[in-house]
Amino acid sequence: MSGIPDKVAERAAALREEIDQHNYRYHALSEPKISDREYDELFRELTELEAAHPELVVPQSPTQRVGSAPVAGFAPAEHEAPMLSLDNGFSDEEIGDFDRRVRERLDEAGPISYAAEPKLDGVAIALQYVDGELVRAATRGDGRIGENVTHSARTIDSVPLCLQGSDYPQRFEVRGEVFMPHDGFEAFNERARAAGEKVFANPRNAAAGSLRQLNPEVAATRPLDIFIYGLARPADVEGLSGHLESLKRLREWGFKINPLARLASGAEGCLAYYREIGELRDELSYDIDGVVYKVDRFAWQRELGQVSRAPRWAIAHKYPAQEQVTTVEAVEWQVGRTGALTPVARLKPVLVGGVMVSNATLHNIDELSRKDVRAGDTVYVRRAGDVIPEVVRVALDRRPPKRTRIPRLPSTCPACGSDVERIEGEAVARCTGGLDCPAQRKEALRHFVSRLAMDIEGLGTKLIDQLVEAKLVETPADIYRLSGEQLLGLERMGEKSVKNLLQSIEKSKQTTLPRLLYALGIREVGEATAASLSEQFGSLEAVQRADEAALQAAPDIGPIVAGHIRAFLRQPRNLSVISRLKEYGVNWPSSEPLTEPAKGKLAGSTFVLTGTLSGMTRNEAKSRIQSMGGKVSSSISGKTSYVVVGDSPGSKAEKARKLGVTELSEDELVEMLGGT
Ligand code: 5U1
Repeated sequence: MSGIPDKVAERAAALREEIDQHNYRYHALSEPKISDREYDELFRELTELEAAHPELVVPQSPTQRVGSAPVAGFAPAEHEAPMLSLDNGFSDEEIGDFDRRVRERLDEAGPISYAAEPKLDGVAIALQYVDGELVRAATRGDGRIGENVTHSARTIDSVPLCLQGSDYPQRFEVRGEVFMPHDGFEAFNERARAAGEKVFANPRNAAAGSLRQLNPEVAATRPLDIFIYGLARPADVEGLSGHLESLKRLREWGFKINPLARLASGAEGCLAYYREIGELRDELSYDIDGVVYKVDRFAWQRELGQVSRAPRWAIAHKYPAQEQVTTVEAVEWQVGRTGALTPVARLKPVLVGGVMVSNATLHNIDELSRKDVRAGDTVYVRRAGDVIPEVVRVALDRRPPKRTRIPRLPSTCPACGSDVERIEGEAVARCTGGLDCPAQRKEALRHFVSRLAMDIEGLGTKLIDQLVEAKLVETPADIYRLSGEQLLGLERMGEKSVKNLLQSIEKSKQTTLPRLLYALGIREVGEATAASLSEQFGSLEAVQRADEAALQAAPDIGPIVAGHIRAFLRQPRNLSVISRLKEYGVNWPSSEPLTEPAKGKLAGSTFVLTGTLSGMTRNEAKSRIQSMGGKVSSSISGKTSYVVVGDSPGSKAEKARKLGVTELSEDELVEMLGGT
């Protein structure tokens, strides 16, 4: 390095390496070799050397955690592999069912080896490394696109800027959870309180708020920590056969791995782990809301695959959420997007798990009667993670002695006065007002603009209320006709917010078919169904042309959902919304349909595959069946038309025999598929 004596440059490099080593021993191994004071000494020496010779500073130096100036905003960060979420189980039975499904799908009789780990209640993060150096940190976002938070993630001491060893892949990504430990959280809140600044309701919010700090200098003052729980793509690392083995490797490379992660055998082993960690829970220095079980073997993870946004090979087993006691001020009826009336308890506000709760759902009329909740009652309220708070039970011994009124289902809609109908045998009662009902209209609009739908930022609940009440917006298409003047006339809408909103409305016009199908709010069409329709048909026009039988050829669409889709797409009002959306410039690219399902020779037939096929993989068999209009299901039922039996079939073959389902050999299947 020009002008710097070799000795100085060598000393700086040696210090960097030594400090990295101590960081690694401290964070990843929990085996510090020197005292904090000795560490500080080394750090000070390096800081002074770099100050005297700024040319020595490299971005990966441990002194450069606060590397950059404040950032202007969060740039979008596209994930190379989707960031999945987890299905939840709350009871031993649900975990038993999960394990049974895994074994059935794998055709395995013996106990499965699961990797079991605590589930941190923090913020999910993805860290990308190239040539052993941290190049990007991103939040989950919608699983596909997150926010670039590299500047603040770098300030977390337990996030390695440089990896240890040399056998890591040239480029790979790890996933983990950023959290704020209890002691750090309390100290931080105390400082904030003393300075009259914002305090956080709980460590999770504190972690999220800190990670989203635009100024890395501020982020660096927040006591954040991390546990890494896996590789984004295990195949990036050669020779790994299972999850726990991958964690061991990651620890060797310098990542902080939860020391409580270990193997559990079968559902029984998982449940024992759950109880053990449950007993430890109060002593842990960080919040967990459950434990996670993952099929350890990667080959099996691949075979099991994923549904929607969650893998079939993992499940979160949640601990019961905290409960609090409060009183019910009233029981009211809320009208949802599809007109469903939900009883809601208005509560005296109470802090539950760090969040102020003033409303709790009572789900439906049957639940309301079963729990017998009345105004004036003392109730236990529960929150589980992000789930809507609910009333667990009434403290009947504390019911006021004077007569209390039992809430009744109203005969007319509280929002629009239309009749309320309840179909015999169904728990749900609905307002019959359709989109003439302002409550349904508002909910439909909220859904339309939501993040996983059209993702129109800045169009929040209060603004939608105003737009509907001022009759500026009746259907989703009207959003695209809003003008600056109209918006400026609304409460709390200044020039800047109007400009931003118009920009995000404009941006949302370039969308995708799955987002549009989901945004339309067709009953029972969630994200997964929308994605499946889009993949199967490729264009909205093809979905519109499909009859109920053709719709059912798409995975996961049964007769009820197919009926809802057809009914929705026949309604002139909905057709007019779709054509106006197009007219105002909303567009979504079409893709090649997977198949012309209505014409497929196998349309209407459902296949189940069991055992190993010799001439093709299961996935190949599946796509060939689907390409001819057939459906492939993972479990045998009365609806199964054929079971294809390969080598070493599992219990599915047996079950199929009992139900009298037609058996096919691999050769017979190939013949049906038109040979070879
Ligand atoms: N410990 C742990 N938390 N957690 C969260 N593992 C883990 N794995 C996850 C998530 C969302 O997802 C993978 C199974 C994909």
